[in-house]
Amino acid sequence: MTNNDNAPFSFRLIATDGMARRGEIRTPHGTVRTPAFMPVGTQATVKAMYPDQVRELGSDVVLGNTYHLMLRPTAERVARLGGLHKFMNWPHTILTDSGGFQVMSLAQLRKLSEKGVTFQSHVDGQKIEMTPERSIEIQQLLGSDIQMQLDECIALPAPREEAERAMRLSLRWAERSRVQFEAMGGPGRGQALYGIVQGGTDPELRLESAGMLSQMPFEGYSVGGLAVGEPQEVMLKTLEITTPAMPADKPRYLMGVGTPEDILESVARGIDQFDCVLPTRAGRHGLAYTRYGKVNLKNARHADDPRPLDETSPCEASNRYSRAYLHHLVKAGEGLAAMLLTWNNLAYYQQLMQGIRDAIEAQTFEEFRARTRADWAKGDI
Ligand code: PRF
Repeated sequence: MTNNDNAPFSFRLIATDGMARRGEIRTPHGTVRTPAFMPVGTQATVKAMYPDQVRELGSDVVLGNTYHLMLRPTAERVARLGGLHKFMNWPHTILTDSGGFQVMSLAQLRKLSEKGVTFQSHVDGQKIEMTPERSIEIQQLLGSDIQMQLDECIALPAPREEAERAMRLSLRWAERSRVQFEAMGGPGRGQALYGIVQGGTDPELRLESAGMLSQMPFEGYSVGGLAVGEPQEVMLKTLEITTPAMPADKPRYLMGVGTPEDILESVARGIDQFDCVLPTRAGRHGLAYTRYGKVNLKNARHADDPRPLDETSPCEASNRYSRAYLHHLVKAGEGLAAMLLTWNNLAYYQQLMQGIRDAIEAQTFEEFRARTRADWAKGDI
């Protein structure tokens, strides 16, 4: 285990293949191999998984949420108990989202102003104010290694004026976040703060946002505001325009994405980091991801099927339990269904990431991409 307190945050590129990048992020809590998939641990837990299991599947970093943890158990309590790594028994790297996106999707009675956003807690109805400064303060209390600026993410499709307003507000919040992060000594502790590119699907707005953020001294750069209602091809087109305008020597993180196909295609467009609830949430809803695509275990066609999900997978959840048994567990609403399917799904996602990383290093990413897509197209048999 690496736990090198105060080692500076760093990123280095190991290989590139086309636009695809193989790299390594170092934080005080370890090394993150990129392209990386970061399982979502919203409430200080990757749901239905033990931390050691998450790690063994090949996760170098998990994501935590400012919004949820500030409401319960509160950032101050986590800090008193020694920080989020200790609290959740995850001694490896932690990235936290700033809360802006979650306020927009979960909170009630939101009011947005230049200063920040006020909302009513979905836990106890309390009125809360979130500003760029407060978001950094919370992420510092949690002790997060990789922190995000507060931003405004709008739903798509949206009028250009709306995308422009939110993009410019996010730029001003980026500056305030950076000032607070430095005032709180983040860089000195080896922590990172990422700026978030916004701008909807408008190429000019995306270029302006990426250009302005690139002039600010962030340790990494996120692409926000995508996978929020637009078709996949629109997301990929937007990425094609955006990533070349982001610093090549800093990590690039596509927030909240996505399906295995979204990830493969976004790596091909220069993205290094991903997070998504899909493998964990789908697992709790009876859906398995495999080499041959999605398997819906609620479907009665699995009731008599003695085959495992994927006998070639090294993961026990994928190779040791019959589809008939998994179908039964899902139908009976058993907790083990969520555990096994989440395990299978995270194993598949991390195998995909390892395949991507190996292929970029071997300069065979295009072959890997074609082969992986062909397997998905075969469908589950
Ligand atoms: N901003 C933040 N978090 C996010 C997003 C965003 O735009 C998205 C959009 N896909 C997911 N998570 N701060």
